[in-house]
Amino acid sequence: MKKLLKVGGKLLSVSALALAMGLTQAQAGSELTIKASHAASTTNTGHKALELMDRELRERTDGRISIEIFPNGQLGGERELIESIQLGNIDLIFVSSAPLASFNKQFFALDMPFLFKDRASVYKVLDGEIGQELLQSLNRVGLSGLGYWENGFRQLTNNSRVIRTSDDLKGLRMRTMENEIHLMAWRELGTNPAPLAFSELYTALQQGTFEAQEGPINLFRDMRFDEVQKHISITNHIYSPFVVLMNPELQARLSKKDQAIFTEIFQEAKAYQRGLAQKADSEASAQLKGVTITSLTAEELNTFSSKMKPVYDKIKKIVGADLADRIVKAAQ
Ligand code: EAX
Repeated sequence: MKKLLKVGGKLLSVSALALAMGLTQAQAGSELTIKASHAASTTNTGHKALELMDRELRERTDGRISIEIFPNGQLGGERELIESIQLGNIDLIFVSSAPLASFNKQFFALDMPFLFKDRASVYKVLDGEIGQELLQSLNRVGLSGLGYWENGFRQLTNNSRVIRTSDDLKGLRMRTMENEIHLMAWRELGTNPAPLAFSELYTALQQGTFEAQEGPINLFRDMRFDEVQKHISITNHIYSPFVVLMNPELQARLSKKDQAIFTEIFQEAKAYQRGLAQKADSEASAQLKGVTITSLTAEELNTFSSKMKPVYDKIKKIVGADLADRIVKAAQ
């Protein structure tokens, strides 16, 4: 039953009243508050997509269901967030696919360097058969994979020198995501790499623990890495999707009708988020101060991919030749 209150001669539902008073639905006491978290900032496009989902869920369930978001790695780094989804301590997260590969090795297939040439090829693979198979395979490890949002194509950044070829990388102390293939790739390239949780990265760069890191340019801007990094090389060496994960028990607890509403809203949020991420990435460069941005020629990029040959072989061993070959073909 919808609760109505009379305010200034108008009948308002409790949810509308709470909104008018600037309360979140959690405070106003919705029946189900979905606890969501992520490692990025509140300006991140994934955060905005969660906010959209919260607004739409409240609207379309008359305030029965809402989302409360814990950003900035408040509830742990991406590895811990995935564990919390398995344990049911958190209900909904988005994380880069890289740390997810430790939970389900098939995801290492997405860590092939230079796999995708553009976004069209990314979306074709992720939204197609292979991407859906990967999501399905998460059920075996206590995770429900809802779909793929966009973190983005990753670029190489550092505070030491302009980097054009892999020879320029020698000896750089490099932060990688928590993923053995990434670690291997940057070792093959001649850097001195170590993994670190994203929420600790700014301080580590500031203190000089690491000289270099890699990631999407809009994330770089959001995190104010321009304060601690001087050079960006446009390498597009890998694409990071944000995989959106839900606790399977919570999902099963939703009524059929609420599941349908949730799925519909998730699909809308996906289109919205990808649009925002594309825009954020194309605008970010212009908003950076005091940073050199270097485009690389095909020959210069070849110096990276050729050194990473052992990485492709390793991935093939881990995920199997069948998946490795299929994904390469599908991405073309
Ligand atoms: O939320 O760790 C990272 O570099 C990732 O880009 C992270 O997923 C951002």
